[in-house]
Amino acid sequence: MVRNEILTLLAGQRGEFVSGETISQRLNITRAAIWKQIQALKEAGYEIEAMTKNGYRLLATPLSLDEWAVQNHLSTDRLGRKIYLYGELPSTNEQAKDLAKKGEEHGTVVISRRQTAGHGRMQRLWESPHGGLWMSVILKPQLSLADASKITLATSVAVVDAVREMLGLNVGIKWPNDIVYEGKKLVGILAEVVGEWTTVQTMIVGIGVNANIRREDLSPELAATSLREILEREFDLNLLAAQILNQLEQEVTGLEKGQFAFLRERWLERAVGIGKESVVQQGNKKYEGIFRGISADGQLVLQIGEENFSFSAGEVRLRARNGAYY
Ligand code: BT5
Repeated sequence: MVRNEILTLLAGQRGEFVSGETISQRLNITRAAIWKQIQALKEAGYEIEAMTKNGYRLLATPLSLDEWAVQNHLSTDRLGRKIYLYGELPSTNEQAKDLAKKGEEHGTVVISRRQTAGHGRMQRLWESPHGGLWMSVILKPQLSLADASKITLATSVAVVDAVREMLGLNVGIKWPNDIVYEGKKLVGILAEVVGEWTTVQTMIVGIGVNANIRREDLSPELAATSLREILEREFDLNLLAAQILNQLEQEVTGLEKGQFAFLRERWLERAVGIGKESVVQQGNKKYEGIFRGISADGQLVLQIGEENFSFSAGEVRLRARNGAYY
């Protein structure tokens, strides 16, 4: 894409001017075509200075989502090397599933600025207004189905590390698939297998981050917060998306190498509620005990009396004994 090539050329000069002539020669396009592209880039939020004598220079990239700007921050081999960015979609997970069925490769990413039918587990609605990061990654990992279920744990660690490193916020993991801040949900993760694992070995990891959205843009009854509410400012969504993908690729590679014990250790360090009185709800049944973390095969462990019981993620809810979250 010419637009992205212009950006790469300008970014390569790190804030210095690049002449119209250089761009024109390198990309084999007319000066008028360059000018048109620059106008479009400015509309997309890029700050570009244009001077008749010196040419163009890139001063700032946008905070809002842009495919080139995400890729500019990537250090991955495969994840995010191909990105589909949409203004609006029903659900990025559904779109990623369709693309995966049509043969899209490992690492392809789908992002939408807004979702009209975002969903969580068991088709629960996921509110996805403009300003959030609604992203799905197609993964074809070299894992058994049993190990594939650990992708949610790997994604949780990846997201926590990205948010902590980039924004310095002490977010934690709420089993099985939430990232929370001071007891409020900030991120939801949804990993889904596409087709039969034995034949296609494909999964979709959906990550929904309440990023640059105002709290008022979510329903008041949710125990939710957003990064914008916490930070009291907007920040670079492209950098956040890239950091998550950078971390996620490392985590997936670790799992493929069989390093689950190491992942489990880091998951436990980042989890909230361990050692606390908790309630596990399985259908109509409620179990009260102490949350002891996850077992060597990734199941939730609840200590009831002197005994430990394990539960798998699909079927249960975990709550603090006296409230929704820890
Ligand atoms: C989740 O489900 O937490 C997984 C959400 C995954 C969303 C991403 S966005 C990109 C991709 N595309 C999709 O269509 N999905 C993924 P679960 O644990 O089932 O929690 C769902 C519950 O969270 C709802 O029933 C609400 O109570 C609550 N909720 C809905 N929207 C929320 C939001 N924006 N922030 C916090 N809580 C929310």
